[in-house]
Amino acid sequence: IKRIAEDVRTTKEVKFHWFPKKITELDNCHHLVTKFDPDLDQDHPFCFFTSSGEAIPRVEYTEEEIGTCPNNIPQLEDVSRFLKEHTGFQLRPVAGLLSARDFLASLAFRVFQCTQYIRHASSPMHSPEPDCVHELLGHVPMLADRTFAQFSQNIGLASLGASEEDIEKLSTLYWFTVEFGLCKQGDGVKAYGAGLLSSYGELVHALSDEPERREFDPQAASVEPYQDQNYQSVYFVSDSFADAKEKLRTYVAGIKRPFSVRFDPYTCSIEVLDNP
Ligand code: TIH
Ligand code: FE2
Repeated sequence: IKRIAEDVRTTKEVKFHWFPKKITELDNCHHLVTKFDPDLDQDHPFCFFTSSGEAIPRVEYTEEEIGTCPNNIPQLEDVSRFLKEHTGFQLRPVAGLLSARDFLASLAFRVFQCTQYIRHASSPMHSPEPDCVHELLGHVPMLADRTFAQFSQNIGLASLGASEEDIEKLSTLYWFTVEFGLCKQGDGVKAYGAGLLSSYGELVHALSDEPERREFDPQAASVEPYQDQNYQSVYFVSDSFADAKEKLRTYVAGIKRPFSVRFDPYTCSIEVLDNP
């Protein structure tokens, strides 16, 4: 459903896609996409959405599910509280794959939408879709880093009210950084992308001689074809998170929008400023 913003007017007739201005409006940002199996029932067992402020419901995992992780599967509510103390990021449960626009919009508010179900015990090394192993081993540790948290929020802010084409580019950029990014550290190259950290199979592949590794360039990464059913054939290597953040800033400055946005951390809301 496309909603066109009516509460922002400029002298020119400019229309752009609706976006949330308050954190509570993220309740409208839960549109699922059925990418993997169009016949799949969207009523996943953990299909619910809490409005902000409510605790994330606890899940009782089966013994087989717990067996996929050592000892225990952390509960999203506990992890969310921890993250919030560190970088202000909080988690929200989501029932499956969200539309890119909704997912990116939540990042603008430092809200990370997380799956709660776990991959099947028979294939622990790689999952074609995100699951809680991916969220907890992949995303959560990274979101506890200040610079990385800011980088993630900046992608989200850039997405608000953006054109379909820019949403596609920003989500591809997200894919090659937050999901499958590599970064230099000392003389070595390490994985920081959540899709690598949660998939031992792809992690080994990414650092082997098989794929191509290129210097991170947001312009190039935003249009690079990606693999969502198999391992990537190209990875982008950043010099540091600070460098990636700076390059992202330059890239975002080149995206045309009839307004600019600023996050107000005191009210957790988005200020919309008309461009002169
Ligand atoms: N392939 C990842 C894993 O096995 O953990 C999960 C995904 C990340 C991004 C898309 S699917
Ligand atoms: Fe992910």
